[in-house]
Amino acid sequence: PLQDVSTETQEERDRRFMAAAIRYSRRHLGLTGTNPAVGTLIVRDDGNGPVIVGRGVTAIGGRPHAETQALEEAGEKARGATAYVTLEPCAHHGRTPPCAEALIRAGIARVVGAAGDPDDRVAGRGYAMLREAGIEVVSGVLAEEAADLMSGYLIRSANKRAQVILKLALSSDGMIGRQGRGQVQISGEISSRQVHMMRAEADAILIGVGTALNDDPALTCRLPGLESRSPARIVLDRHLRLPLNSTLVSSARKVPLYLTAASDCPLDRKAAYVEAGVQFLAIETADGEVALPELVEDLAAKGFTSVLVEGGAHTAAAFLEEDLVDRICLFVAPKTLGEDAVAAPVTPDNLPDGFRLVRRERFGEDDYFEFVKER
Ligand code: AOF
Ligand code: ZN
Repeated sequence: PLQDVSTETQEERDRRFMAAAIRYSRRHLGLTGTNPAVGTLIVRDDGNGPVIVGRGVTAIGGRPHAETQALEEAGEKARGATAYVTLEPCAHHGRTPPCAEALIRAGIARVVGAAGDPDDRVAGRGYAMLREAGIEVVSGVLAEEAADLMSGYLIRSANKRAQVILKLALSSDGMIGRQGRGQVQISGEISSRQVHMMRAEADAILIGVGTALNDDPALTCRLPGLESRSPARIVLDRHLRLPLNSTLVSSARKVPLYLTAASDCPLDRKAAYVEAGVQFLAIETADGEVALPELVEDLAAKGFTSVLVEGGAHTAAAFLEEDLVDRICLFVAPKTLGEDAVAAPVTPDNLPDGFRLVRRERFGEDDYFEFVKER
């Protein structure tokens, strides 16, 4: 049944439009680089109920910001209207003028905000500017939901590193695959589509070379119509074991591929990969291991906000040991792989400390669990 909104309170209305603004912002998640994917709705009520007169989401690449686009669509209708913004409007002169100023100039009467912006140049100043101009500001509406969607941006701001999301498909006996036996399809079709959406929303997918050799994966988003949203692929491959004719290397000109070769790796060995379009990340500890904390910092500096780690067991365990995992997404299928399979380093019943269940769903025959690290 349709929700009856004729008797809703202003608080209920604010939550309803903020939820819509958050859903709307999601469409550019993974496309805005170092900028958060923000959503803005301009809503006016001329006595016959609220009407959306302008919509905006942070543009691909990060600019223009959401607010200016929504205001442009609303035009004169913005005067006296309410703006729903999923992030505090910016207050700084960056590559674009401050959104707070744009909202003021457009004659917006009321601003409803969700998450605050931790950026040093904003951090409360956006809301303050609006209030000083006489605009009514209500902040913190659905703040948790907005922060959950922008978690990559918030983690990168706070920790100067990319967010790490660990995704694994598990059999019901807690296994993730069979060593040396090629790719094993564990989860079902609906789960696969969910994974491809997660890829579309990430800035990079990362796996260990063992998984790359065993599975020969493509690591692309293959949802119809969203193929162009495949993020960069990263393989932890110190000794360049990934074959030049692998699916990953063969597609490096179409979808970026990074390998983490050791710095003492001979240049002539790298040359054939470079020729194929592969790029290199040289991040290692003194003993030649890939230094994961430095890697995720380097990725943030290069503009990657969110990295989806898809295995295998060794790589997942390494990120967990370094306490670099921010979110764990587990798809558990009703299938057993048996004792000789590779055990998952984490299961719904055996989680590292500090993870809280935030979502639980059923995707076809599979159970889905999502946990967030409390920091
Ligand atoms: C907004 N609306 O849609 C977004 C905001 O480099 P700049 O000038 O684009 O500024 C980047 C900062 O702008 C970013 O760190 C964050 O504080 C804010 N992002 N702000 O008002 C938006 N994407
Ligand atoms: Zn802005």
